[in-house]
Amino acid sequence: MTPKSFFLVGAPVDSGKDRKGCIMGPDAYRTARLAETLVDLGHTVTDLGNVTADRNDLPDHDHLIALPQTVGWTTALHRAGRDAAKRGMPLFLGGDHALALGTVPAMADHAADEGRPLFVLWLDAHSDFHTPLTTTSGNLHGTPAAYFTGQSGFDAFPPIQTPVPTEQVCMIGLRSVDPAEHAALAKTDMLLADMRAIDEGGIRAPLVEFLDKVRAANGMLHVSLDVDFLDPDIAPAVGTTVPGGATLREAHLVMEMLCDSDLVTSLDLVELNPFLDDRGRTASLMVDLTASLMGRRVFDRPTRPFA
Ligand code: EXY
Ligand code: MN
Ligand code: MN
Ligand code: MN
Repeated sequence: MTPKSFFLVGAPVDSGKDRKGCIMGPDAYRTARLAETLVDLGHTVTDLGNVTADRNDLPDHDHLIALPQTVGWTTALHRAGRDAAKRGMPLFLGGDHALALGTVPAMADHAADEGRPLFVLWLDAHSDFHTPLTTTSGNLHGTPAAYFTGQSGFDAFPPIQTPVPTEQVCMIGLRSVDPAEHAALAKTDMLLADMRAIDEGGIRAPLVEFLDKVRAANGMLHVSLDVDFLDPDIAPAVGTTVPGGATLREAHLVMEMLCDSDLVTSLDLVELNPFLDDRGRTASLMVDLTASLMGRRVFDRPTRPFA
């Protein structure tokens, strides 16, 4: 991979759900030597420190958890994301998945400035396709994919300038989709790979199909990696574990294929809750996966196939 200029944007968003701890995520990645790891791979890294949420004077909502705080994060991260994207490749260190309410629209606006479409790869157990009108939990970390694709119901949030068309989104790793999300997704042509599809056909197939689409459109590609994409046996530090997730090698293969494609232009690392970790192993695994995405490998190309 050609050397890149990365800008680390700390996004300690912890308002997207009740359980606290994601606030510590950015510092856990720093402790796990994310920046040093990328520098060792030949890249340049600038750590921009942590973003602070904008003040927002909306009243509290009786169902949606921490709505004013999350809108404040959305506006602040939108600004920080656009600024970082002008300088190099943003890596957003979460923070819970509500951060994507700010980061993905920022990357879509940036891509529009460049005259290119944005594609989004969503690696997650969940589809996060609720709207504020359909969420039963009131947890806004379950809504970003509906927001950035321009679904209605987000009146309290800034209007989306550049919606990402659903056919430019691919979700891999799904195994917990609520009925309202299922109904809404059924009306789209989003590329969806649940764990059964991965069990039956391998994780490579949906990714090849999607990357071909990105390449053909000269698209920019934002990757949003939720810790709960991974099986909880290897990645316990997340509040929303769902059994039956991606294995260590499935996850690394996705990252290695993304690296080979050289299509990725921005990345979210989300939902790490260091309070739930086991001696930092989930944080270290997320750093290792980022390293695979950014060029770490044993050989420059796979060794020959073995019969
Ligand atoms: N669908 C569930 C809800 O809306 O509460 C769970 C959402 C979990 C979201 C996590 C971050 O991916
Ligand atoms: Mn998520
Ligand atoms: Mn999730
Ligand atoms: Mn729900």
